[in-house]
Amino acid sequence: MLDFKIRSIKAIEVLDSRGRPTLKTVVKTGSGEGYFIVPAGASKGSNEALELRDGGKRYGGLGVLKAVFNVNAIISKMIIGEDSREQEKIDKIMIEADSTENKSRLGANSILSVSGAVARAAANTAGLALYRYLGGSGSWIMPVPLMNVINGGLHAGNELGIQEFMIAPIRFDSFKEALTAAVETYMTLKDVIKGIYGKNAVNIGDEGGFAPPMRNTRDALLVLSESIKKAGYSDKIFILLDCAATNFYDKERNKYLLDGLEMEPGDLLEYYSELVDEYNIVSIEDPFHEEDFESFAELTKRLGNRIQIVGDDIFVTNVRRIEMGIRKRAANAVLIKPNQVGTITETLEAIRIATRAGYSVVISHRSGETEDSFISDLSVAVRAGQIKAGAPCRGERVSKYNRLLEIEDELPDSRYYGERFFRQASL
Ligand code: 2PG
Ligand code: MG
Repeated sequence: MLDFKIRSIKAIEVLDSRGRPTLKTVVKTGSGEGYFIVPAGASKGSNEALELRDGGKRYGGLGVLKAVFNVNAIISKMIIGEDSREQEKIDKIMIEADSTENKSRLGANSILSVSGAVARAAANTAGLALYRYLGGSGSWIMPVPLMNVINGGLHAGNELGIQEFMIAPIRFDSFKEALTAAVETYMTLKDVIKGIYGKNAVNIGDEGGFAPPMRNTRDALLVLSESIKKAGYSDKIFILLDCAATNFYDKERNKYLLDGLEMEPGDLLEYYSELVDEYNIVSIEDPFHEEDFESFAELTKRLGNRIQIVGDDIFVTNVRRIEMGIRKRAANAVLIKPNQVGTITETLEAIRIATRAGYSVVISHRSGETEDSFISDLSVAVRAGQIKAGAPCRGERVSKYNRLLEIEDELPDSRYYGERFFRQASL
């Protein structure tokens, strides 16, 4: 007899890809076990659930021993004895015990580590891969990887205002083929950057992309377009941006400071529109600051039938904010990060709400990651069609892609989402 009952919960402090402390929690049932390691953002939305840090001197204040204590001494007492398949019930117990709007009492990092580990433990106990346990039966879709190959903004020590320049290998028949072409493009990009900026320019940023000493958005777009062309994939690989615009927004003056320009929201919209005309851009994330639903809506009205407009910091995987965005027609896609909200149940709910409204769904990593590839399984389980997990470089990034290769290998009948997910885009 399989025993799904939770017998133990144990958290320890480990490190993420930036060398900062985070939590790894292991949940054991009578017949199996599962773990979860919590990632961490750098360019965080101010409405994200709270990441509990210790403060003080140790690890520069970034320790998570309080969060570890909350799991081991508080949460475990409430959850041990529950059936690990009761994800919603377990998440609700933690949400109610925390009882704050942003999970600031127990910490979203504590809560998520348990929530994710419970899902894995239940899957493991059932003898199912996580994607199958979360995703049930039916046909399977492999996601298009959105790979951040030039890093700027808060993720790199260069002058680029825009945080992420990504490539998406769209016109391919399988994840495996798409990944190969994207990696070839990444290799070509390295040569192109080295040729123009010298060998010091191919150091990498937080998400494994290059962080060359570029200043302007067009410098990056030009180099990227050239590399895609040189690699031979001009009609197959497309460009995406994550502007993370809150980080170059001057609130006092309601101006965006980008590329040496001071722009009103309307000017910035025109600027994006020019870039979309000039380059093969199929998606823009966070084009305006996190409270500017109006400018988001303007851009969606203007370009939403051609490109994907993704909300990240503006929605923070929060059902209420996504619903507001849907009402205001602020975007046509949502970025999903489990640690922005703090439980698997709320993450799945956010995906459901967005999907029902016809939004595309992008499952995403954080800039501070670990070897945990939970989001790879999640992307397949919910048939998201897109996963954003960084460049094909650095262990914590490739762990996501390697897991997807494994999953595709297990699912010979799965289809690659390819260009179908860019249904708004005129490719
Ligand atoms: C983003 C993410 C991930 P961070 O803005 O989309 O790329 O960055 O984790 O720093 O918020
Ligand atoms: Mg973002």
